[in-house]
Amino acid sequence: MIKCVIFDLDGVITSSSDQHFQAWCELAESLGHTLDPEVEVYTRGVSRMKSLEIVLDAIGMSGRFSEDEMVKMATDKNARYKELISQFTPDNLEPGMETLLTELKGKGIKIALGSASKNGPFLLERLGIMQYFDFITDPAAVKHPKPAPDTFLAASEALGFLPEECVGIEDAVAGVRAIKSAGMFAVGIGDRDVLAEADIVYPKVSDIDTRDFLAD
Ligand code: B16
Ligand code: MG
Repeated sequence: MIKCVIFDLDGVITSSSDQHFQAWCELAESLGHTLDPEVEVYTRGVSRMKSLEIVLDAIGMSGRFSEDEMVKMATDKNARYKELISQFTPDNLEPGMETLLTELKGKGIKIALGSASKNGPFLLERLGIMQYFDFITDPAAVKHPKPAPDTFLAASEALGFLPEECVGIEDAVAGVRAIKSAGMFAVGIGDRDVLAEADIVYPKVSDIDTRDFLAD
């Protein structure tokens, strides 16, 4: 029986993946390059430093910078990203998200955040939904990032649930893989072919039907 739902953040709760990518594009421009929009999907669900490596690789500049320069670029990107999301309000919630959170709370299901983003709590506050969350995984305390299961297991363990009592909801291939390797039921949001490893895929959050994974 499902007792807990663990949400990914960027690309599920809100479309902040657009702001992440805008900030990466601006970084690439500052280095004299244009970032191919197709790179965006590879930066989803992976850490800030891993995303930087993917971006530099895509513009043919990997291996050219020192550790300190890499940290500075990642810090600058994050400052720009935070500037962009500081404008967020509850209007930036994915359609159907607050209805889903209310429904889960009403059914006594625990709710957790399983995001790779260090900006998770800030964004939940901006979106006005912090009060729904029983636990937020701290990505800095997670040993192995997605696609490893640690992000999702940290939430289930903190709340005292077995993996089979949990559902994870993700928009990224790395995230779906993390949920499945944690032994949880995986809900994918997006393209069925891309997220084929998920147990069920809905095009959008507003298409989620909890009867597909919650007992009556
Ligand atoms: P930050 P998620 C991930 O969030 C994003 O998808 C990914 O693009 C980003 O690099 C990562 O968080 C780290 O985010 O730089 O804010 O710490 O999809 O796991 O909610
Ligand atoms: Mg995501």
